[in-house]
This record gives sequence, C-alpha cells and structure tokens, in this order.
Amino acid sequence: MSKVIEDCIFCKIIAKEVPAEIVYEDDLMIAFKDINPQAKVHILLVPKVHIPNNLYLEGSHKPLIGHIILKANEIAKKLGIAETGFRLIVNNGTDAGQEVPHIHWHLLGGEPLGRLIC
Ligand code: D5M
Repeated sequence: MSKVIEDCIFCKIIAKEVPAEIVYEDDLMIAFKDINPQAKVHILLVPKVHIPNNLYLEGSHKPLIGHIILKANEIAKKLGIAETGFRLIVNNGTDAGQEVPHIHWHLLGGEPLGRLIC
C-alpha cells in the first residue's frame, strides 16, 4: 500500500478514500476517468507512489515509467482509441497548468484532438 500524502486527491483515489471511475489498476499504477474530460476519452494514468512531477523522477523510477507508458497502449486498445490515435501528456508545474501535484499522464483520444504547435 502506498503512503497517502495528506491533501493529495490522487493519493486519496489510490487509497479508495475518494471514488473514481477506475479503468485499470495494478500494484504500480491506477488509471481512471478525468473528472473534467477534454476529449471523448480522457483517462489519467497515475503511479501509486507519490511523485510530484517529472522533475522528481529518479533512475529507480525507470521501470515504473516504462510500465505506465506501455499500459497506456493497452488501455487505449481496451477503450477502442488505439487505431484512430491518441495523445499522452504530462503537465509539469505552474506554466504547464499542472493542477494536481502527483505525476500523471493524460491519455486523450476518441476524436480528432487538433494539432499542437510542438
Ligand atoms: O491535471 C489534473 C487533472 O485531474 C484535471 O484534468 C482534473 C483531474 N481531476 C482532479 N480531481 C479529480 C478527481 N477527483 N477525479 C478525476 N479526475 C480529477 P493537471 O495535469 O494536473 O492539470
């Protein structure tokens, strides 16, 4: 069981203290529907360990990151958005608009998403 960080909404979802529409879960991560979807399909992929954002990742997290990125493919297939395409996004810090300081990957798809400048 991961340590619940007080006031972290994602830690509370992981601890089942706050409900969420979970689409996948294992020992390392959880995936659930975003409460404020920005696309037809909008899933958040969240490690169970509390890591605030990308800057806090360490070498020891490499297997965890690989696991989450590969699970994104599986979840995209399961939800029927793999063939038409999807986007994986991580917001880091204030300028990126990160609201929840527990690292997470946004998995977006199910409709044309528009083109990003970068
Ligand atoms: O994205 C944080 C995302 O987390 C944002 O799209 C809303 C979502 N969110 C916040 N609270 C919840 C709960 N309780 N359930 C599901 N989704 C939630 P960021 O990249 O930090 O801006």
